[in-house]
Amino acid sequence: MTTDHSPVQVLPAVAAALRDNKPVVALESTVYSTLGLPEPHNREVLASSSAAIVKAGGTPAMTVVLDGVARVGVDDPEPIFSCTEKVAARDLARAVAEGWPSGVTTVGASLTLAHHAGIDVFATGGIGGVHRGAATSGDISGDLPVIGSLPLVTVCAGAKSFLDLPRTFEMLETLGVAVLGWQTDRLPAFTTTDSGIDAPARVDNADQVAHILRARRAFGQGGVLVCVPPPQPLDADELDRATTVAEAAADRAGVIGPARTPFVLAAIAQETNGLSVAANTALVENNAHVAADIAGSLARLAT
Ligand code: PSU
Ligand code: MN
Repeated sequence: MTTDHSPVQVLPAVAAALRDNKPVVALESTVYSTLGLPEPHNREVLASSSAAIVKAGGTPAMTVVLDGVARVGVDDPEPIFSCTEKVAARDLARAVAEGWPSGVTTVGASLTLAHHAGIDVFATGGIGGVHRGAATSGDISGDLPVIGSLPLVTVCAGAKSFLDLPRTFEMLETLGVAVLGWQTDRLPAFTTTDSGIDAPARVDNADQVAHILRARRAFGQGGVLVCVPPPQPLDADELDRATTVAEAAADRAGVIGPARTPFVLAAIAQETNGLSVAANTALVENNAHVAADIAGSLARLAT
C-alpha cells in the first residue's frame, strides 16, 4: 500500500484493478501536454484514449508528477495540459526529491512508474530514439535503455519519424528489446505506415503478445515493443519534406537536448497545416485500444 508520504501514489481505482487482476494500461503524459500536442487536441485525445481503454474493459493510469508526488493514475488531468516541465527517466528522482509542482513524464519515466506500480502494459504515440545527426550530437533518447531493461509491453507506432529509424532499431536490437510488428511485416514510422525496415517478428493478436511477455519475464528479460501502424497515416513524401524543414529550423535555432523533440513536433505540425497532429492523435488513441486488448489477454492468462 502507498501512503501519503510515499514518493509514488497509485490512484485507488488503479490499485483496485491491479489487485483484482483487471487489465490496466499505463499512459505517459508528455504527449498530452503542449510539449506533445497543441490544445485542444491534447485534452481531446486523452479523453478518447481513456475511453478506448475503458470500453475494452481496462483502467487507464496516466503517470505524471504533481505536487512533488509521482502519480500513477490521476483524478484531474487539468494541470497536465499546460505543463511544460518534462520529466525523463533521469529526472524522476529529482522531481520527487525536490518537490516539483508538476512535470509530465516521458516514455522512460512513465515505464519506470508503471513498473513500480505493477502495471504490465503501457501505451504511447511514438517512442524516442536515435536522433538524426546523433553521430555528432550524441542525442539518443533515454527512452531506449528503459524499454530495454523493464519487463513491460510498450505499444507505440514505432519511433518518431524525424529520428534516425535504422539506427534506432539497431539500438533496440542491441538492448535486446523484442520488437514486434502488429499485424504487419514492416515497422511503421510513427505518422507513416512503412519505415522501410522489416519487422523482426510479426504478431496478429493480443494473446501472442501476452505469451511473449510471459516468456520474457520467465527469462528475466526486459521490454517488448509492439509497433502498430497508424490508422490515419500521412503521405510519406509530404512528411519527409516537412521533416527536413523542421530539422533545419531546429538546427538554425540551436535547439538541442530535451527541447529538441517538442520543437520538431511543433514545426512539423505547422509545416503540414495540422495534418501531423490529426495523424498523431489518431494513432495515440488506436495504440491505447491495442494496449487494452493486450492487458486483457495478460489478465486472462494470469487467472
Ligand atoms: N510521442 C509523441 N509525442 C511526444 C512524445 C512521444 O507522439 O511528445 C514524447 C514522449 O514522451 C517521449 C519523448 O518519451 O517525446 C522523447 O523525448 P526525447 O527525444 O527528448 O527523449
Ligand atoms: Mn535527447
